[in-house]
Amino acid sequence: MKDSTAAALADLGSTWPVEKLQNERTQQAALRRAREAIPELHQLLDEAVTAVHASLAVVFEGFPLDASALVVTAAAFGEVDPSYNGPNPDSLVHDVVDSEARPYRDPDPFHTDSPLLPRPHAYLGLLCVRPSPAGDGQTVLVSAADVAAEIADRSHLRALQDPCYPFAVPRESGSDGPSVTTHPILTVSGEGTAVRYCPVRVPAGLEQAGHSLDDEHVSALRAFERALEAQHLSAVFPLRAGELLVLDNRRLLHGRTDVGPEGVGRHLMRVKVHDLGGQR
Ligand SMILES: O=C(O)CCC(=O)C(=O)O
Ligand SMILES: [Fe+2]
Repeated sequence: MKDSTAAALADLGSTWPVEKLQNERTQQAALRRAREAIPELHQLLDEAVTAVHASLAVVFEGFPLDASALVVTAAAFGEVDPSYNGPNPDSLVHDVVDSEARPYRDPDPFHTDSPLLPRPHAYLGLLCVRPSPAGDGQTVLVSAADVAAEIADRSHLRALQDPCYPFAVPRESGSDGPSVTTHPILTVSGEGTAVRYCPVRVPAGLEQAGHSLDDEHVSALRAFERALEAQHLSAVFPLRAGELLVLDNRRLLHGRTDVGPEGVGRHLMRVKVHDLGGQR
């Protein structure tokens, strides 16, 4: 994006601080004003929305490192939503940073975000504030369609569409809600191939006492996991500072390569977006 567009976007924060952007109505109002006030932005957003629908991911370069700019831009894709976006239940923008609670180093294997939601977020925005100086910690993407194509056995593909795969639900203290929620992993429909998967919650779901998958579904799950391994690092995005990646969270899996000791200080800002009018 041009410097002038980025500067105009960054200026939005004075009129529309993130606290004023907590619901869909104010987000869309701010987006309309931004589109009117910044003509280049209007066209850029239309192109980006089209590109994400066609290609599942888009990168904005030269994006301002500003939370309001991020929320207003993400609102072009739908409703920016704080659920499952970090520990603070109200925060639209989550800072993905190194911490004791989330120590970097190991690769973050392929997953989709918000897998416990009845309808997971449609899009995810990752704005790189500071990459790892060592060039590690790169974002990796693979499409559900490519994973499905890797699975040769049609019966596995059929079984993966059954809504029986257990995802462990973390227990909040004192709550006695269900300990797993079940969903399909790969589904093929008129909307394309969709995926919901978490390499932590699915194994934990399988371990929950009393929950068992039959052999057919276990072997389909193993075929899916092998297909993911075969797709290892299939598209690598070394995000640079000021790059905003918007990706389709239902048709792509994402992950991150490992981060060495020099990677402390790597910083992304993350938003999660529901499609407008979609069922939740
Ligand atoms: O790049 C990272 O650190 C992890 C990104 C990710 O999976 C996420 O924020 O959902
Ligand atoms: Fe993620």
